[in-house]
Amino acid sequence: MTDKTSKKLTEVEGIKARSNYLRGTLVQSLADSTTGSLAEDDAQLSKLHGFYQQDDRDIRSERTRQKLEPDFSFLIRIRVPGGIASPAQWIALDELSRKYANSSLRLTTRQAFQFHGVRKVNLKTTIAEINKCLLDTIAACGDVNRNVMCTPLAEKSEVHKGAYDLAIALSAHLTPQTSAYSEIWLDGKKQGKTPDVEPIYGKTYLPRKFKIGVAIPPSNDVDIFSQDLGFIAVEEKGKLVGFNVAVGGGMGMTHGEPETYPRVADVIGFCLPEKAVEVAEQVVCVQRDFGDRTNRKHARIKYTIDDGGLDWFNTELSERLGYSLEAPHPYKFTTRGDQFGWSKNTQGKWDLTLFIPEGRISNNAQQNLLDGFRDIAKLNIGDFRLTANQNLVIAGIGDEERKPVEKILQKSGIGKAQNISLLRKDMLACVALPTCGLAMAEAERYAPELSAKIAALLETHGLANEPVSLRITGCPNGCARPYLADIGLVGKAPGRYSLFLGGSSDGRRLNKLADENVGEPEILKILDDLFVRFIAERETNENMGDFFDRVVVSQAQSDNAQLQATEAG
Ligand code: SRM
Ligand code: SF4
Repeated sequence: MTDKTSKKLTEVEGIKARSNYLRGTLVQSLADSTTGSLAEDDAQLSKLHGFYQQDDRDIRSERTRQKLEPDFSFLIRIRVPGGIASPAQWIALDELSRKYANSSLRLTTRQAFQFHGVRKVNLKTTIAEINKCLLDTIAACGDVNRNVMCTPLAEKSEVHKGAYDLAIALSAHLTPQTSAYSEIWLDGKKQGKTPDVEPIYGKTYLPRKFKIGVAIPPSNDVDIFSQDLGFIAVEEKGKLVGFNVAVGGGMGMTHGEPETYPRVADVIGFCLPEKAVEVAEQVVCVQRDFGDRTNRKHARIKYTIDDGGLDWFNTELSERLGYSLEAPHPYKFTTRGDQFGWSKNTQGKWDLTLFIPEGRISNNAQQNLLDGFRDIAKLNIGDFRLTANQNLVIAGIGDEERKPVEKILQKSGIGKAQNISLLRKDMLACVALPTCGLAMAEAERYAPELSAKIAALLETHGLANEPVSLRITGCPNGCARPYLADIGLVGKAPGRYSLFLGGSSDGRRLNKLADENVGEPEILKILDDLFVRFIAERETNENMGDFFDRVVVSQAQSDNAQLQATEAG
């Protein structure tokens, strides 16, 4: 292990330690009407309560010119473990989005909801109302376990139900216990005589964010290898017999800093269903105790594992558990995308999976998603399932209820908008501009245009039916998991991206950097050439991701050989 003891802890560690279990001076910050922002320390603490301070970047420089403070507003993230929300919850969120946010609901890449554009003065009411509908925001962001991901179709089989139940149990077990949340946002009761305790986290919580997913093979919809901790359901004769355990995934990196990198998780063993929560707790505790609290860019569990080695990690985990995990059971992933359209579930009801462009539920010129889904929720017939691919399933619809749903879909334009390219339907894009403070380039707003151009290229080459995953993010943090896509675009500067190629359909292989700092014309040219080569050179049954991997790797090898030859000469 690297020695972190002599180094100074990060500022965020001090803020958490001083915060009295996440209180800080949030109450005073909220009451300060002289600014739309929070005090600096509170802006850090707010994340653990599920909201982020942002400002409208489209008008940032104009406001600076006018000597005005930035146009502050807040993102609120609402946890939905396993992604299932009731019609009543949908209606409540819809109303809040219209009243206090920017009249949009964002379905995130981790199956949560986000509001954007909430003003400081409305934070308390909005968070209280969210809790009234039995959802919450605590631990949606910050240095704790985040929204737990899982295929939301819990009725699909006994195994799906078991996996979903685990997601709920993990989420509940790892939710912070501090009474600060209810004190500040809900009933306002002050901390009692007994001080708060965080039995799992302690008073400085985790060194960094922590993410858990539960996958059910053959679908790897939750991108299990991108999670800090993953549970892979193991089925035998239709029964859930346990979970393979994967640790050490993570996507974030920084351009030009090779010591930061995306990493896929290692499968370290197998546990029985009844042991999964205690395994998760102990993995979290190893990370709590050994994660690097001196450098936030090196604080995720992927670095803890790489620093100590997987053997060290496994020994540490076994010692804490009091037993070793069994050897992993065989498993195979074949897909990651959503299956669109109507399908009948095991309860004899219908599920309808709908493509939601970039996960943004709003009314726009093409379709009235916000109005349409509110009308469907008002029918009170099926519930709402958020997928890991930013899409939505209306689940549990009876035979005779299909017609009214179809009618609303047609009227709102949602139905018509489903007829788009395969590439587009499988695409992921992060939020980026104008709200994300870290964005270096566009993602959500550019995704429709870019995907249309790439889809047109595929069409020209007769490849429109070829499955290709395209993911774009506005910066290297990787919020749309771009390093696992066949084509990953990672923002570097306005209109400029790093191009990564060659993910695998099982989500196990990271793609590789093919070109840096390229704009749209270069991106389209590179892809056009590669599509031509794909047709000419693809091996039997080779898919686009595998082909790209082969081409990029061999290109890198030949570049390397050339370089060595030049140096030797
Ligand atoms: Fe993310 C930070 C949005 C999923 C890696 N992410 C952010 C912030 C909060 C920017 C900030 O810190 O100021 C973004 C807010 C933008 C906005 O205006 O909404 C943001 N992340 C998102 C969402 C909304 C993207 C989306 O389009 O859906 C996703 C919310 C998920 C949720 O519901 O919890 C989102 N973020 C992810 C994922 C994907 C995942 O979790 O499966 C990743 C990669 C996986 C991982 O964590 O390794 C991800 N976000 C990051 C990172 C890089 C962390 C790192 O280890 O380096 C940051 C920056 C940071 O933490 O410092 C970040
Ligand atoms: Fe923002 Fe970067 Fe995440 Fe996109 S990937 S939402 S730009 S932090």
